[in-house]
Amino acid sequence: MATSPQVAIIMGSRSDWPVMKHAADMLDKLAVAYEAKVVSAHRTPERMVDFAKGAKAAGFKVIIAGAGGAAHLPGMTASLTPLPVLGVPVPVRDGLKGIDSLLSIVQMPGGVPVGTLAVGEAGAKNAGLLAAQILALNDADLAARVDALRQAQTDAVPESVED
Ligand code: RP5
Repeated sequence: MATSPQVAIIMGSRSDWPVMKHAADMLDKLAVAYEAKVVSAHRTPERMVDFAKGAKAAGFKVIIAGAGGAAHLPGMTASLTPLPVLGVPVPVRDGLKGIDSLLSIVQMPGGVPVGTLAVGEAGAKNAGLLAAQILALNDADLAARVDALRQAQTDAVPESVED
């Protein structure tokens, strides 16, 4: 039986995928099912509204939203759903190295939270891990996989500065 995805990874453009794929890769590592798609706050606003309003009923538990530049997607999505939204600022080619995206996502008005991660690949990777950690609160098997991944990460750090 296929597991219906509990995590949605949405992004403003296909051009965000090379960054947002790091969230997907982390979820793959932890065997967490996800659905990834392009939902643009500016270019496909009705798709955004439909997705955000229907996300909970569709069975999603956490939304990861990545966008660059005037990155309104995470905040607008958060305004339309009770699900936790994790925002990933994507650095855009002709933009301000992700500072624009970060400030657009992080500075939400009180009452409409977006959990904002770091700019770029690290943020996407951590969004995947954080989504898994949220789901692991109610999933002991996933919690064990998260613990194992964190332990492997710790074990991989040598103490000596050279071989
Ligand atoms: C944002 O504009 C997207 O999230 C993307 O980061 C940025 C540039 O989009 P494209 O012009 O590459 O489609 O809405």
